[in-house]
Amino acid sequence: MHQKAEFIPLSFTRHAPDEMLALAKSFHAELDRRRTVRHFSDEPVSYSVIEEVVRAASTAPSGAHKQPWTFCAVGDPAIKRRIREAAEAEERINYGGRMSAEWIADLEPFGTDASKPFLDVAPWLIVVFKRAYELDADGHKHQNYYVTESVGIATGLLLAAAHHAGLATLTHTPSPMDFLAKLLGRPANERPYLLIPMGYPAPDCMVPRLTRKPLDQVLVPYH
Ligand code: IYR
Repeated sequence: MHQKAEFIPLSFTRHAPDEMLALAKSFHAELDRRRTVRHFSDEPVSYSVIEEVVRAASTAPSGAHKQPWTFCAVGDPAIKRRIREAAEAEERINYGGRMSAEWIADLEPFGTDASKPFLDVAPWLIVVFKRAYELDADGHKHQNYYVTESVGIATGLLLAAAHHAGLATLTHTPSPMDFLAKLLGRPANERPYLLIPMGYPAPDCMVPRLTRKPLDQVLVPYH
């Protein structure tokens, strides 16, 4: 049996209503400037910044506070190169017919193809793993809960934290992704979840002109 946690007073900042609205607006404005970037500069980014954005991600809530995530920060050019080669091999199969015609058509506006130069150009590849279960020192398995939800939330915080620090990101989903666990020598309880190149955008970086759904398409008031 586990012991009950010690309970401590909540540290909470209360804002006046107008200040609350102003904060909510400015945070939206900041997040609205985040764009998925596919053209990175090879300019280095300090590992200290990576540590802080992963710290921010790792504040995410999780099922039973199991924190079922591992973030691998790959800066080694040789490993990045191997990841690129393996990802491109899979993507050639994907674009060569493994993806449906509808899927290919849906990707058309973004101009993606099987070539993934960002995988060795970006200074950091953050490979997010979800931890399906934990093993204790005696080799007994222990469950994690709501693993996909927990890791999804942590990854969202990671993207927001990187953006806040002035780093561009790409949520990349090589598919299938098992090669990442193998290449990085991850244990059997870890499953690849997302691959996030992180760094400065290339100076001439272009992004598609996109609009976000208006609020009345995503928010349904019942008041
Ligand atoms: N994994 C492929 C295809 C791809 C799929 C979706 I859905 C995207 O939003 C973008 C790409 C690739 O990385 O090219």
